[in-house]
Amino acid sequence: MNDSLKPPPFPSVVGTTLEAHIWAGMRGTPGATGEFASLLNSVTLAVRIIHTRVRAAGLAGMLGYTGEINVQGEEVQKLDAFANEVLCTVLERSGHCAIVASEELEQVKVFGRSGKYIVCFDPLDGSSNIDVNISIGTIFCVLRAPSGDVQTAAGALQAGHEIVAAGYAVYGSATTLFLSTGHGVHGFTLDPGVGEFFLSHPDVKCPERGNTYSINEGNFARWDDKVKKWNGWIKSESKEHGLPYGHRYVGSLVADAHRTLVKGGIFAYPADRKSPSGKLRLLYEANPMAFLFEQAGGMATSGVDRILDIEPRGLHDRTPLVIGSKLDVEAYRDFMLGRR
Ligand code: AHM
Repeated sequence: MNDSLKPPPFPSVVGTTLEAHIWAGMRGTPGATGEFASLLNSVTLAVRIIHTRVRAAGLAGMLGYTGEINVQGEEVQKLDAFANEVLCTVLERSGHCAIVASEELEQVKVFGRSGKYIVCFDPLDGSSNIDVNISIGTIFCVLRAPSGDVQTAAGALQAGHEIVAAGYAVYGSATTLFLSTGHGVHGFTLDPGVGEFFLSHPDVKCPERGNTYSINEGNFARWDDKVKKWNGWIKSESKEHGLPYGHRYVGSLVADAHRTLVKGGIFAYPADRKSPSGKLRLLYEANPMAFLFEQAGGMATSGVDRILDIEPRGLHDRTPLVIGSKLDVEAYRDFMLGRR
């Protein structure tokens, strides 16, 4: 057979939509009611709506600021506010979501007690890159709502090991959505003409070791000595240890994490003198990414401890975050423990 007529290497992949993948997961789960699948499909609908607005933002007058300051003390971009509104509205209408927690909301929104799930999200990650056409994204995770008549903010304060699904969308050269429901990580690419996500990256595995490191080196003077020592090591010359690693840093967590998940290596946002607890938020940035990296065979720590075991105290808690290939994250931990 002529090579160009041969089927692609994953014949089952062709034509598998994200929606079909989600429903297939439900059919494989004994006792499933379809509510979880329906909730996930609502998240993907919100992502498709956000995608259309991100793509046309420059034309639709959606760039720039709203003039408001969010709970993090940052100026709110119009697209941030739009993405937040879309997710809240779509999730409320799904009927399956009891509570949402968002980077853009000081308090949780409680939708009612019929919903069985809680969704935590950063509606538009990488705000500083919006106006300069660099990849941005949406990060989310799903938790079970505690049973009982009254849902409160405390319901969202669950450690990451309670997560039942997590994912992120990258609005980049293509729009992709990587999702895990606890059975590995699968990546989907949006066909904008059709308006559907199709399976493009089945069963993603983070390589055991990579060759790039990703960190904002502009913070060097604010790091403690252990981080500085690791940083010196990873860019030192040593053929034997495969060093130096190349440096890559976009400044959007979704983009830096996505590259690290697919190609391997390490992404680190450590605590520093300006951000003594780290910069990234536990509930809707670090936890979803940690869940995905572990599901793909990678690792996620705060430098030493497992991210998914951190007990949150507040909705907007921050944490140092180190994610990536297992051997690379372990090497970082060795430096933090003074073993190197
Ligand atoms: P944001 O939620 O305001 O967009 O901030 C989070 C972003 C992450 O996407 C990214 O990893 C980090 O902040 C970059 O921070 P810095 O500019 O300090 O390197």
